[in-house]
Amino acid sequence: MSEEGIKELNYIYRVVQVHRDRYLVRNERKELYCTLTGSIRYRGECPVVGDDVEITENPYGDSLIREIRPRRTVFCRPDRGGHADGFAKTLQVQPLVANIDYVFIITSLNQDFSINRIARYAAMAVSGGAIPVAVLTKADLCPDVEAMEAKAAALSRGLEVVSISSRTGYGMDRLRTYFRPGVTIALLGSSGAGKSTLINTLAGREIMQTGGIREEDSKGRHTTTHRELIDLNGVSFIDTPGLRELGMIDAEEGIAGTFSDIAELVSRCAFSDCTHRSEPGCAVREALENGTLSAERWKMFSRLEKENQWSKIRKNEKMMNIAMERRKRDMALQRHGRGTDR
Ligand SMILES: Nc1nc2c(ncn2[C@@H]2O[C@H](COP(=O)(O)OP(=O)(O)OP(=O)(O)O)[C@@H](O)[C@H]2O)c(=O)[nH]1
Ligand SMILES: [Mg+2]
Ligand SMILES: [Zn+2]
Repeated sequence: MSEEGIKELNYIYRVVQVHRDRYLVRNERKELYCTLTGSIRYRGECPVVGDDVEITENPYGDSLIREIRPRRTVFCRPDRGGHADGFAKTLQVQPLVANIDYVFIITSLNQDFSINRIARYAAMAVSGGAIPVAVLTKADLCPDVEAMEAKAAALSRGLEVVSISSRTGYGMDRLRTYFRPGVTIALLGSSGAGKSTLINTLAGREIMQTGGIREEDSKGRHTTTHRELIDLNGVSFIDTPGLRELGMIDAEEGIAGTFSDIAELVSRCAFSDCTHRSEPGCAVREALENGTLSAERWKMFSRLEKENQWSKIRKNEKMMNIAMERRKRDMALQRHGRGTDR
């Protein structure tokens, strides 16, 4: 086939499902299964759900993903990798979904409700360039929805909070204000929070499988096991499996954005390296003492900052290991080269 001919067959598709080594992609015209070209695999790039990719269509079998388009936004988590790499445990940034406008932080209004968890998701959403919205589900089970909403809203100045019930339809009108055509919304949160139920409610039919929760602690059973992009009237929703926990990585911006009032206080401390323990002119301690900053929020902020710092060190250690391995290899190659020269 001529160069021209090949070019004509290159199209942009969106990744809607990721399987072990195959990708389901979709555009206005159709859906295709794809694999990666050798060069993408060599570069270690992995498309995620929501990615825009360049495809060479193959009418006879799997098509080929040639290129991942630059991501507008992304939601990531730290990936511990599970095995040791040299002397440090591997720690990498793992993108979960891409090109999302909103992250709906799906949290149930039962005993699984956690402000701390909402803060983590909000920080990672902001860090990746998306807008977090705390979506409090199962309002039908909660005796005081307003109080819980207020609690979530008090977490962060800019955080939008909407409580809903997929069972009664409560709050759905408010939620619908986000559903503008062309918008992509990722549903993230713990297992059992009602992510897939929300998708089904919005679709008016069962698209995703849902599952019951444990009675003793209201936790879910990890019913959804893959990420999937679903189009509903021009709005793209990404359903995801519930995460067990969400660590911080590359989250400076998101933490500062979520706790902007605290970041402001920190910048007002007399010493730029203030530890906020005993230094004079500490704006944080002053705010804690006069009650404008709650001990709970300060603890949350400090914890996330510390974790993010830890991730940074682990990530850098890993980079250093890779650099050292490369250097060793280059030196060995050089020695070898010199040996054969003689
Ligand atoms: N009472 C009530 N129950 C709900 C509501 N939304 C979801 N549930 C129930 O919560 C349980 C878990 O719902 P799922 O939609 O499977 O939860 P999920 O977030 O998708 O969970 P994973 O796929 O495991 O991550 C199911 O039994 C749902 O019927 C709601 O608005 N009210
Ligand atoms: Mg689910
Ligand atoms: Zn201070």
